[in-house]
Amino acid sequence: MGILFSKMFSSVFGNKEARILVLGLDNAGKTTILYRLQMGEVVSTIPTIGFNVETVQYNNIKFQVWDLGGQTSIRPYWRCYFPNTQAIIYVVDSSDTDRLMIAKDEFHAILEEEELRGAIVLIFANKQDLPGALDDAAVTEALELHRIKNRQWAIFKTSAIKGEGLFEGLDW
Ligand code: G3D
Ligand code: MG
Repeated sequence: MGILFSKMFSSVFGNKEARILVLGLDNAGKTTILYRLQMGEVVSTIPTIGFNVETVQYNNIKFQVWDLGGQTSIRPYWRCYFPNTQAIIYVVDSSDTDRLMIAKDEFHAILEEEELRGAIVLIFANKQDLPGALDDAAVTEALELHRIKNRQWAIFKTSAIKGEGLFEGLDW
């Protein structure tokens, strides 16, 4: 990652420990994004309680990634990762129109978490390189982003495979 970027992050977050959660359904492209950003070594936890969390520590910021959806029994454990979360990056497979409803429901459920109240939200409408991918306006509609109240949010079109749109989004 560039020096400019690193300066930007430290100016935004100072020296405080901060967290950015990268969330979305499985296959959305989250892990690919994490590697694309090249912020450091991606460490995977062994899923003792049923879900795997990938972490990249970048200066004082922890980027943490896991898949939403699926088993409801493990969800209470997600809360361990909520404190000090400054931002949520929500990744959607824009070509997976069959599961956009589920992606929408999971998204709004996460935003209802009390400890994530202060987190800003960046949405990546990913896989824009695939034919049939919905654009940012269509994903905005499908995820019902107009329902977001009292928090900053933005959506960007990305292709994690091609490395497009990611830094524009983070810049925001
Ligand atoms: P996840 O971590 O959200 O579960 P992954 O998703 O990062 O593992 O990505 C799932 C699959 O989607 C991978 O394909 C990955 O290469 C692909 N992918 C991620 N981002 C993009 C994108 O922007 N465009 C396209 N075309 N594919 C993408 P495989 O085949 O390895 O399972
Ligand atoms: Mg993954």
